[in-house]
Amino acid sequence: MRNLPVIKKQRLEGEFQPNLQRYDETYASFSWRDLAQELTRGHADVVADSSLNIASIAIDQNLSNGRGEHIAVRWLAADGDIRRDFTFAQLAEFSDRFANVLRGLGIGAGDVVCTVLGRIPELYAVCFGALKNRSIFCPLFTAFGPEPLRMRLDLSRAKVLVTSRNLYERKIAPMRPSLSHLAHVILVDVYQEQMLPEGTQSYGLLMARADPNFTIPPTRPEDPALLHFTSGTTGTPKGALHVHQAVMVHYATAKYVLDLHPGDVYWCTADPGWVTGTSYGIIAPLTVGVTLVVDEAEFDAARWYKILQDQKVNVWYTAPTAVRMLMKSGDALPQSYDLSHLRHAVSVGEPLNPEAVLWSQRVLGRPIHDTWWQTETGGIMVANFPAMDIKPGSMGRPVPGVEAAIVSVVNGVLQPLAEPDVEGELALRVGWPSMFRSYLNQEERYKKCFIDGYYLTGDLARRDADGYFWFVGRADDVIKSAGHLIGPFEVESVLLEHPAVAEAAVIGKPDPLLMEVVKAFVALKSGFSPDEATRKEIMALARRRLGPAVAPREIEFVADLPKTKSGKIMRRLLKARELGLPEGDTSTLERPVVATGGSR
Ligand code: 6R9
Repeated sequence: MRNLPVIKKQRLEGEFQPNLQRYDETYASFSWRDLAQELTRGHADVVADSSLNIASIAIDQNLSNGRGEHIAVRWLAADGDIRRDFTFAQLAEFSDRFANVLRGLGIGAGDVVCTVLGRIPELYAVCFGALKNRSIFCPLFTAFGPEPLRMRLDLSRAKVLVTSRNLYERKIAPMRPSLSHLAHVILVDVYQEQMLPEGTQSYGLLMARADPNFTIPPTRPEDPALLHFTSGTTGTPKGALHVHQAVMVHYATAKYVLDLHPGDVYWCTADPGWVTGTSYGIIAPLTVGVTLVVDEAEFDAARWYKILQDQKVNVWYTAPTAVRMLMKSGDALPQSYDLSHLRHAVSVGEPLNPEAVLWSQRVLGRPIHDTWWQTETGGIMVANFPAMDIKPGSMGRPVPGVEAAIVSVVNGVLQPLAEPDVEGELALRVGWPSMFRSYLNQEERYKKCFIDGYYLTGDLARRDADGYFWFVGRADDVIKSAGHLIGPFEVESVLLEHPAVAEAAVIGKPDPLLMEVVKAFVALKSGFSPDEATRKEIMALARRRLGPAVAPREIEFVADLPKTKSGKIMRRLLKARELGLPEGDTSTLERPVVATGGSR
């Protein structure tokens, strides 16, 4: 381990004392029950018995707290200089209307409402409208191709899909007949009845006709609220289901980790198709009543610095890939912008290189604070807090109310590894409110994640003598590319659709910018030659079916794939070879693998 300088905790003058000032004391005295009291302003019985609705906390409570006219969402359009502000009162009305739209369509509690939407204002009305109606909000990634979308719409048994005309016609319409559960498709950008593609409805028309008032029915803290798909090593994607009381974690971490204060402007750069985009790009900031900046455009370094400057962003939640792209764009660029409003910068999704922390300290004047969590945890679990020294490269310490441990599982028994600096699996003691409550319709897979009262995260880590956690790697073969989790099995299944492909194995190949890129090893059927034309064909199929965010960047032809004697493809071995690392235990290997062509 390199010895990097510790960055001493921030000493902020004036009004901005961090919400969490003494970590150890807060951690020791914290209870979720007290937090619930605070969140519901003393009505914690509502948490115990009935009615705790995410939308009521994030939207409607701001009206009763006198923040109705406060800007909740400031939306920046991708094109031109268009900016639109939405107050909490407007969001309350729009979400009431959408809840009525759903009710009018016969959609009720527990029904799944999916979106395939970019960062646009309608997303907020749909999310909170669905939650008010006690339906389950399930956002999907716009860069997915038809196959990942079909799979997720099918697995979630979504009854409603809200999307744009273009996305619908390109990706959904051709497979619509196979989506037997999907009763309603609502398009956000078609305003006239006669312009609607067959079998779709207009968001604008439905909203205009809907009653602007909706009373949230009693919602139990354990009622399902959010569904996020994530990927494992094998099998279909897993739908991690979260309940309404997850909002307790959103609120607690908005306060302690993001350190949001009244009047703050906050910007989360995550895409709404992934868990960060919902937990922290929609819900968390609104539970503390701050203004959320939403930028529709894709990454652009100059645009991003301009947003930080012009919107006077105080707190910024982004991802290591984005930070590395900013670093790549040079140190001179940020110097032409006034970033003095930025008080706190935070990241998630992949390991944050120590260099990035030091770069940010030097160039932006603030260190980036790494946080760790997963789709399954629903909210931030381990973090670097503003009032804590940062050890660059460390994920920080557990959030108050979260018990994290390094463990090993031996013969099905959990063994805590209490000694410092010992590598093991990161585990969380069951009991935080935003823990996923199931993998939808995959009970066995869910059960496998738990042992002796702990949730096993699948990440390898260690804890140092000061209680800081350090990420080591993943225990499985799942790929993280540009912060997005990709299941190798999903990619391999599509590669196998090509008539020339006999076998395929997919790994994450290290990449300096995106952390990993998807690389496929492909064995061809006899009669097909491993040439450029075949490679291009397979690549095109993968991009068409999976979308650019998931398709392999590289295909290498091999004569055969390394397999265990029981026939399982050893992705781990392919990865070790790719990295030039020792191959580890190959005693179960069936026979060696031979490369037959170059890769690109
Ligand atoms: C929120 C989110 C979860 C996986 C997680 C781990 C990796 C996330 C990290 C990190 C190192 C960090 N990960 N944060 N690795 N340092 N600060 O990203 O959820 O898409 O489910 O990914 O991402 O491997 O297990 P999700």
